[in-house]
Amino acid sequence: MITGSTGDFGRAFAQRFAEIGCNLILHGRSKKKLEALAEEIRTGFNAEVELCVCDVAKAEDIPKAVAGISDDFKDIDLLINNAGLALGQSGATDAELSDWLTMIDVNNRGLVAFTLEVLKGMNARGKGHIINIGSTAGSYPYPGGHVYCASKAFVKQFSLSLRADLLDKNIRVTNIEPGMVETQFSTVRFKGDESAAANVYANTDPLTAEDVAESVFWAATLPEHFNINRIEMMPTRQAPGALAVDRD
Ligand code: 8X3
Repeated sequence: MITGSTGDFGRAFAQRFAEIGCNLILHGRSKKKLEALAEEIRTGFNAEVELCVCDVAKAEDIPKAVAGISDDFKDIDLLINNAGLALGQSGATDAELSDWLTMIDVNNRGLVAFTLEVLKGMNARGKGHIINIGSTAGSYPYPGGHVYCASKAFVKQFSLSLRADLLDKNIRVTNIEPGMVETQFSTVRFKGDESAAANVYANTDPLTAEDVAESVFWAATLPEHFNINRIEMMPTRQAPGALAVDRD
């Protein structure tokens, strides 16, 4: 099951797992976009697809959406908590409260709701794997990152904490933490400003959604006794920066 599957990461994950014949539950908010992706997967690969339509920002709707998954698909082996977003990159004093709350709703409240609902079935079957899509922003804050960075720090710590609780349940948990990846991420962050988005990736060599998909696929296809806790990745031409100092 892949949440937020109609974005660039979601499509790359769906394709990577469909390549080996995994049946997929594709979650998203837009039925139309989901149907288009499902058609792409069904025709391009030997994989069955079911849709799960709900707004990840409405955590209270998620239990019902997961309960509505058909009997043929409801035994979920792998949940990829991929739905997430950044909104705005102005300094904290100029930020919009609605942006901050939406990031928490999607990146944290939606993620924990999907996790808990799917975890119940995994626990009953005695196996499963939850892969969260975190970010280097969860470890390395940057100006204008405020709630986005904090929301991804939450995802990292939630992932590690889950490990503690699932130690004896044969359920794996992995946090995948990419740095700069060229996707629609920045277009969303800058609310459709394509030139601001393009500047983020200009004159460098960012990772691609397929690069991230390969890491997710690797962690998911290791033997059952082997849990990858975290994978932090960046393009070769990106690195953590120095601490900032304000001087007169
Ligand atoms: C995306 C990476 O550095 O733009 O999560 O926050 S960054």
